[in-house]
Amino acid sequence: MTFPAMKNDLILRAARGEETERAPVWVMRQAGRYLPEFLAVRAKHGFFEICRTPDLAMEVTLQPIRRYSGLVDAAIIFSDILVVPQAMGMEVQMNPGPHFPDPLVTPADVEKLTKNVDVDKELGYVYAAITRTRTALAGEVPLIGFCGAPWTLFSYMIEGGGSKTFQKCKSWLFKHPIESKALLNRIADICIDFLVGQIKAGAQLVQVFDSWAGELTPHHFAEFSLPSLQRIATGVRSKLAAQGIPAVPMTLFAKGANTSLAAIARTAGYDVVGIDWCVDPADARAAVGDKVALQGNLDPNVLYGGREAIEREVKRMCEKFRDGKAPKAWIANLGHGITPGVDPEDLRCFFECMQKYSKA
Ligand code: 1CP
Repeated sequence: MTFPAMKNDLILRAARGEETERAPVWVMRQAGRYLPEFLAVRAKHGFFEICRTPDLAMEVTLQPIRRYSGLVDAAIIFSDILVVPQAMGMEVQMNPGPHFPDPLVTPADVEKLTKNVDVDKELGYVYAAITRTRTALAGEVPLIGFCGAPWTLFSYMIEGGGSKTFQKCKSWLFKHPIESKALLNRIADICIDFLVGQIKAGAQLVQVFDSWAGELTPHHFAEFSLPSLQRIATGVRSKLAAQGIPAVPMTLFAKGANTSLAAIARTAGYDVVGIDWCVDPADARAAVGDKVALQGNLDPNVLYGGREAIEREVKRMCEKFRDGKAPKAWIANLGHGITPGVDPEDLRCFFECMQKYSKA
C-alpha cells in the first residue's frame, strides 16, 4: 500500500528516541465526547455503528485534526478497546458505558469464547477505517492504531463493564491463577494479530492501553499484566519481520503503574512509555533510563482550571520533561483521556501553550 508523503513526522521521530525541535502533542480520547461535531454524529448513529462504518470512523478521527489543524501532531483511529472481546465472541453494549450482558463468571465460561478467532475477518472494519483515514490525512499527521492490554480487557470481560473495586476479576487472579494467565495470553494473541493488521492497513504507531494497570499491586502487575504486554511487543515485531513489513514504534500506557516504570522500560519491549500525572516527569525519566521515549502527563482536570492554570501547568510540564541532562525524547499528552465536559477552546489553549513552551 502506498500513502501520501508525510508533512509532519515529529511524533515518529520522538517515538524512536530522537530529541525533536518541539515536543509533538496529541491527546488521548481526542476524537470524542467533548467535541460538539462528534456529538452531532453520535446523535444519529450508535457507538459501535460508528466504529464499524469506515466513513464514520474516519470522519470522527479527522474532526480534531481539522479543528486543531497545525496544533496537533497525530490522529488516533476512532474505535474502542472493547472490539477485541467482541471479536472473541462476547456481546458488548454501550449504554452509555460499556456493558457485557453475559460476562465470564467462572473459568468454565471461557469455553463460550470463539475458538480460533479470525481476527482479520472480525476486525477488518478497523483496518478499512485506518486505510481510508490515512489516505484522507494526506500526510498532515501520522495515524495511531491501538488496542487494550490483556489485563484491562480481562477486567471488562469478567466484571461485565467498568468497575470501582475489581473484585470479580481480582478474585480470578487469586483463585484461578493458571486459568487467568491462559486467558490473558489468549487475549494477547488476538491483540498481536489485531495490531499487525492495523499496521499493515496503515497505522504508523500503535499504543496499548492498560488503563487498569494501577489497580494491581506491583507484584501482581509483574505476574499477570507484564508478561502479556511483553508477549504483544515481541509477537507484533516477530510477525511483522516474518512478513517483511517494517516495524512501527509501539507505546505502552500502563496507567497508575508508576512504581513499575523501571520494570516496564527494562522488560516490556515498547519504544514509548506513557505516564499519568501522579508521577513527576523527572522521576519517570530516572526510572525508565534513556532507552525509551516518554509520553504524558498533564492532569486532564487542568483543562477545567481556566486558561491561566492551563498555561502555568503546561509551562511547568515542559520544564520538567526538558530539564537537565536526561534524554529528552518526549511526546506531550494528558496523563489520561480527555473528559466529556471540557470546552474545546480550552483544549486549543493547551495546544497553543505547547507550541509556546515546548521548543527544545
Ligand atoms: O457513547 C459514546 O459516544 C461512548 C463514548 C466513548 C468514546 C468516544 C467510548 C465508550 N469509547 C470512545 C472512543 C475511544 N475509546 C477511543 C477513540 C479514539 C480517541 O479519540 O482516543 C479510544 C482510544 C478508546 C479507548 C478506551 N475505551 C479505553 C482506554 C483508554 C482510557 O481512557 O483508559 C477504555 C478503558 C475504554 C472503555 C470505554 N469505552 C467507552 C467508555 C466510556 C469506556 C470507559 C468506561 C469505564 O470507565 O470503564
